[in-house]
Amino acid sequence: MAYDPDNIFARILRGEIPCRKVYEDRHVLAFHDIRPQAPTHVLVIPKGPYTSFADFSEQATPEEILDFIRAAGLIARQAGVEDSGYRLIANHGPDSHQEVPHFHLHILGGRPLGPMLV
Ligand code: IU
Repeated sequence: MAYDPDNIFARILRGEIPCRKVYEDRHVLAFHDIRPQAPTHVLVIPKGPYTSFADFSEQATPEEILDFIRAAGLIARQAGVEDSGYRLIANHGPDSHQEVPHFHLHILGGRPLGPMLV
């Protein structure tokens, strides 16, 4: 899918819109979700222009993918949810209700999340 350079996360990456940053490296930015669904709700995004998980998995370099996965684990550890547990979610496309067309991973934790319903 063609990448929309004016999507909200692209604007956050360009510094046009503020975010509550929790982590940044050469390939990755992570920040608190503005509508948290759990005490810990962090979004992890690659800096590259990937609309979806499919695009990221197909087009990102091995270094980008490695930095992304490592960052997600580190952020969960630093958020203090590693021992109690957390959930990783990536929505892809309309059926998943992906709202923002820039690939992102949700890290959710800080309370019992219950069984995954769908
Ligand atoms: P989704 O997987 O695309 O459905 O998730 C998008 C998330 O981005 C959702 O949880 C929103 O609350 C969140 N979000 C945000 O953190 N900041 C924003 O400016 C916007 C959405 I728009």
